[in-house]
Amino acid sequence: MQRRHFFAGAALGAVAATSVSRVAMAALPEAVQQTSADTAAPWTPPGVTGAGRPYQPVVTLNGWTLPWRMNQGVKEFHLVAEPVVREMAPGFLVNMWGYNGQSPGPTIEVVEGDRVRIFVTNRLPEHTTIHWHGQRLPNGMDGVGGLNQPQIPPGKTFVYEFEAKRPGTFMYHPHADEMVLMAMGMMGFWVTHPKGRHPLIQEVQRDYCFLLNAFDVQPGSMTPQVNTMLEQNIWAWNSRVFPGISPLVARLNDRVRVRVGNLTMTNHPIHIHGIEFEVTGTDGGPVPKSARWPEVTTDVAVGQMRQIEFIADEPGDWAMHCHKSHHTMGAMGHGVPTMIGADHRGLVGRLQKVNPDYMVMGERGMADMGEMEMELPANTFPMMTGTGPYGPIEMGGMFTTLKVRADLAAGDYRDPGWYAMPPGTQSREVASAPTPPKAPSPDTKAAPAGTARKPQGHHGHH
Ligand SMILES: [Cu+2]
Repeated sequence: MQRRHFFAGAALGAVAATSVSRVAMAALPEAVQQTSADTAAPWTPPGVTGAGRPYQPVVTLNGWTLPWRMNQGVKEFHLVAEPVVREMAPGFLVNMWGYNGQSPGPTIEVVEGDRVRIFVTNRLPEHTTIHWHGQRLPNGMDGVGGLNQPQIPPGKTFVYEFEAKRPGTFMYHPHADEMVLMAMGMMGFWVTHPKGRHPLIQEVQRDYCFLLNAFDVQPGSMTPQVNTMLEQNIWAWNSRVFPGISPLVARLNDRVRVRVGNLTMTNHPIHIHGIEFEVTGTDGGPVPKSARWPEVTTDVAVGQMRQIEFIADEPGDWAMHCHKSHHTMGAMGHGVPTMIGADHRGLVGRLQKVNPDYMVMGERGMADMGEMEMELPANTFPMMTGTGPYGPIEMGGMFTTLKVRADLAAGDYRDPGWYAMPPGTQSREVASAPTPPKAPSPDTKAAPAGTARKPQGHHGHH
């Protein structure tokens, strides 16, 4: 649960000019902590003086938005870089480094033109910085350790201050020992809402955001390997894996925005079933309307952000996932040979004499693994998992569902359960298939209509 007494401080900000001592004003804003990996309800700023125009707040999948306090016209935030324990899926705990109790860190949500001041306290065993990916800011606020500023040593607090000039979709992460700190989960989302009506930024009813991240956590261990470049075995959205990722819930005919940033070391083609979407923005800003086209999959390359929008006009539980099939698998060994079509008979018994734990893997494909109640090493999650109303979904990792319902209240983000299909609208078994048309016999001279014929007697050109 989020600690609530921060809001007492936020309320004080409203009357700061008249009744709060200079000492109190000089104090750091409280570092609000989050211990839950659940998706927090969207955070609506308190109605304090200077809070700016209201906006449709974002919902961070399995994350939360960092409250700020207003200090004489400046929005003040306090991020604490620290070791955290993240529950990546129910019962699967990983030692990470993150911010304010979680990896990823909280989403920072401001309005175009806001003056922001971010205090960063380092409680890690090594130095760090924060780079504000995509922002227009003074060079000394860009956060590249050694280039733009000295590193923030353990135990110290630095402050960043700049104006949120561009509305859009951004992220933050360390630019110090980057490989290690990001492999340990240090990153967060940033959304700057437009200050008024913007010709290229439409109002939406639902606005979701999450980061793509990857970890190498060997089964049975609790701490990621940090030197892995491409062989990560945990493919995650906001440091969660299916079935631990919340569904995206929308009311029928809502306009929905989804913002995605990629901080892994490979690209992820993000695919949504049931609807078509447009890429309406990137970390570089809104996409001109003339440059948008319909898609059902968009590739999010390394270090990129994509902001997509669609009308949720088809009710149902629609799959939403990375289209790289290995990225919708849980912790798996990559050295598993393909066994499809191999006849194991007789072999298993002989192998089990040498290795009593030997199992036949996937001679009919891997789907059997989804059903098999294998005993797993302590602290991991099944390779393919998640159970739907019709059995195992056979997906893990970067997978969730888009749940579109007619009977939702505005602003209701709770999981509505499984979709009840109208009678007669679901694929079903039939008693017998219609007889297929008869195939031509092999000695037929004439090729069937529409079949290309090989030219006879000529080889190559003259
Ligand atoms: Cu992927």
